[in-house]
Amino acid sequence: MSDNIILSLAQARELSKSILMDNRFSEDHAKSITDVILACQQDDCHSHGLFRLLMCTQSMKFGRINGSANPTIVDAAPSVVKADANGGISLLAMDAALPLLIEKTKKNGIAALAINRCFHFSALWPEVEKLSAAGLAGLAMVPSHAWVAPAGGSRGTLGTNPLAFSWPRQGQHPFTFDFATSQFARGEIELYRRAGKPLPEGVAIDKEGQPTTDAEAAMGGAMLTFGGYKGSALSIMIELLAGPLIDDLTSKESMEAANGQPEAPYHGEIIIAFDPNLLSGGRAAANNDRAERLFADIIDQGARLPSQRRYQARERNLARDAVEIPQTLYNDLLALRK
Ligand code: NDP
Ligand code: PYC
Repeated sequence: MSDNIILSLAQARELSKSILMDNRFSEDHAKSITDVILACQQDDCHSHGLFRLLMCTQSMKFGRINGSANPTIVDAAPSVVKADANGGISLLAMDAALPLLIEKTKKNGIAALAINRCFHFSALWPEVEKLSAAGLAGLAMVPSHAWVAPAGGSRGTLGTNPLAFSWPRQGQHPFTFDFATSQFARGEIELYRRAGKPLPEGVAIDKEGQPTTDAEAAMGGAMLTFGGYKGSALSIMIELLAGPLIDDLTSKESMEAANGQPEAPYHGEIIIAFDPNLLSGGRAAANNDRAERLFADIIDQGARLPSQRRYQARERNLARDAVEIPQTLYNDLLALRK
């Protein structure tokens, strides 16, 4: 693939950290952001890997993101942690609040973390996989910007609103899924636009409400939910749980607050964690075997579990100590160095 460039993992990490710090992110923020961007790039999740440095640095230009905000963590109730990102990117708040969320879940069986007042650009699977690494199951949800039409509608009201879930497994990668509730993530459409490729049918409508496969027209029109009214309902649930429920903005309110600037969305996030041991009455081991039988029955049919592609990409990229990005993206990233 001659129009791609190969970077070692150390080079990719250094590139990300230095771009962020050259663009007024503190070292702590640069580290939290880089950890997630690198995890995505290493797993070939291209829409939320190094590509997302463009969104982080572009957003910084409009003066609303605080690149050195220190999150405030509040022990709000026996099963509730509140984290105020204070106008920074969400990831440092997540890192700072995670130990308390895990402690409360292991004590009470279930606990929730509400992150408020954060700019958000990232994939959610690295967050729920931190919970499964601690032996917990976890769900994460976040709104974005009102780019997505509800089923039956014709204009953007909902966000691309991802839903992520992870379930811990003994001696194996966790069972994890993480997807936008729109047919495509916004980042994926941006990658189609950059590559000059047509979208598949059924992903978006143009600003006249007509189906389009043109990525540029899709970005100016509205994206569609996955699974018609079912994805639409899930997306509305995410608006509610990660918006009004936690005293934060919906995707439409986030977009209005950006006032036409191409900024990362600004809103809240909810993460809910479950302790398999407490919730099963101390029978986690027996129930774990039952979960494994469920996975085996799926795999035996030739179906694959979500995240399998990602885990295979990770293995491949770790073994060769390399990640690969388009030369055009690399050139755009180098231009961000100061
Ligand atoms: P994808 O459609 O690429 O993948 C969705 C999930 O389905 C993945 O877990 C994937 O696993 C799994 N999957 C794909 N194909 C199959 C299959 N044939 N059988 C079983 N499982 C399968 O994700 P999206 O494009 O919707 O989202 C990409 C990322 O964008 C997510 O990480 C999300 O968090 C992020 N995002 C972030 C937003 C934000 O506001 N912060 C907004 C929207 C999206 P695998 O990876 O192994 O293929
Ligand atoms: O890809 O839809 C997306 C997205 C929105 C915010 C960050 N990523």
